Amino acid sequence: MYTLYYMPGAASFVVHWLLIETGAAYDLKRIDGDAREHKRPEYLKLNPNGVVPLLLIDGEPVYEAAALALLLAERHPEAGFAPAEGTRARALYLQWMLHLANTLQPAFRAWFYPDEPAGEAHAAAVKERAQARIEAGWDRLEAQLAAHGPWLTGPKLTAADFHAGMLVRWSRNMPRPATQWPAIGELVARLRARPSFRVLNEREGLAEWT
Ligand SMILES: N[C@@H](CCC(=O)N[C@@H](CS)C(=O)NCC(=O)O)C(=O)O
Repeated sequence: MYTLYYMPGAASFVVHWLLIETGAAYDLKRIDGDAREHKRPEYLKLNPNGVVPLLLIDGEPVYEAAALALLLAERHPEAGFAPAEGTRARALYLQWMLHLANTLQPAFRAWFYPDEPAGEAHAAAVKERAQARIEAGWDRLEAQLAAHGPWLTGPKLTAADFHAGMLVRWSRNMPRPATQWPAIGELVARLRARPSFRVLNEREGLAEWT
């Protein structure tokens, strides 16, 4: 049994999406960000980083969105979201999951929390650099999809595509949303057409793509 601690549209989004896609049974606990519930001692005991997502698996805490996406794909092989070990698709899958988590997602952290690296006085410069890093990330993704698509690791949809879809969604109000890159736009259109996407938005109380 799973329990997902989430904030609507946050890094928990991909985990929630995969829970729906795999058909797993889960409970939801909404974290009130304004009330800073994720900084309270009882939450920090479970995720000392004080962020979402947090997933309880049979009562045991696990955190980090990309790790949880990989774990859910592994725990629910029938969904087919993790390429077989030893294949080229597996290598690309791990490469892109880690790239999304280690390179692109931290640039979003800088975009959304620009005072963190060097204080409020430098926030504008941090945002400008973050935007450049994010757009360079879309160039890389676009090149991969154009050459080897339609999904990030080739012909089959994997957990990496859902993670990418979450990050693309985060760019929707940026000066250049990722959907302006043609192959990324097509990837996301396919993801958004999945029934799970509507369910996900409903359960998180989100209007689609706003
Ligand atoms: N590396 C973490 C980052 C998670 C993260 O930054 N979560 C954000 C929401 S997208 C959060 O909880 N922010 C609240 C805060 O930092 O106070 C992960 O991927 O799980």
